[in-house]
Amino acid sequence: MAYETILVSDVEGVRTITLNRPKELNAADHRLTRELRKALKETARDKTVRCLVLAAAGRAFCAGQDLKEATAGEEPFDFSRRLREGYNPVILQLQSLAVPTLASINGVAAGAGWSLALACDLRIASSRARFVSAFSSIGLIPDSGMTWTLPRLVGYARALEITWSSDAISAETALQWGLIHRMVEPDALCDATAQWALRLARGPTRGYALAKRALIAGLDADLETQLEYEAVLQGIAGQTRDYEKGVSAFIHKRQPEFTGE
Ligand code: LHQ
Repeated sequence: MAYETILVSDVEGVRTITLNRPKELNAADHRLTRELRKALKETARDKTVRCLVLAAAGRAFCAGQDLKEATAGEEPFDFSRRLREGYNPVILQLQSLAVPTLASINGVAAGAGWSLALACDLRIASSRARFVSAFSSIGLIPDSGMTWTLPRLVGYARALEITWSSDAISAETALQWGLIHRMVEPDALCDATAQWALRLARGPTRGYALAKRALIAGLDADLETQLEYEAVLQGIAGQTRDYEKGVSAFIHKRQPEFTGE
């Protein structure tokens, strides 16, 4: 499938979707969110994919909604519709993908562009990256999941300050605050992303997905409910081929070769 605003490539079970409107700092127009939805749908169906990387071309990760598009039409821009039909499905697709998702953040991530990175499971960033909520600079509220992800990552107080101030947060601060998992030198980002993604792709990816479900459920559950949910999910994990392989490799003192089954 040929796309105009994204690139899609596969290497050893790692699918990379690259946002590709570098002149516009990968700002998301209708076409980009439409293409992302399609590419994510294909990714979810493709059993050969064991890890998804979301990357970006040029000097930026994503500057959020394309504001030129948002202000170009004669009719008032329908914000709610744009979110319901464009961004929200993408965020839900990312969140529900059954394989690990890794955002590789090369430069500035602003507005819904930052929300996209936050919707991934893991984030690795160049030391040159910066994070700008941007919404409040133009009188908007955070969207595309940011009001859900941000307080869960940094707590309510910090989330509120970030969204009201719109000040840029450096990669170093983002690392300290737990907004990104790893920071590397700009030249090392591609290799470090590929290495991490390959490692994830070779892991027990069904178990990873079950563990993620448990952790997310645990954010809103009482202990008793959560213990029971763990018991249910462990029942499923314990019947996977990866468990068989993992435990057999342990007994025989060799490295397991997981297949995600
Ligand atoms: C852009 C953009 C952009 C178009 C840079 N659009 N061209 C969702 C759905 C529904 C409705 C509304 O909102 C949302 C969610 C949102 O995402 S709202 C937030 C939208 N994003 C922003 O407000 C960020 C706007 N951009 C910026 O603040 C800066 O450009 C950042 C901080 C991202 C980068 O700053 P610089 O590195 O100094 O770059 P720059 O400002 O010089 O931009 C370079 C070019 O990119 C420039 O074009 P030009 O033709 O002059 O070279 C910008 O116009 C263009 N660009 N962001 N969102």
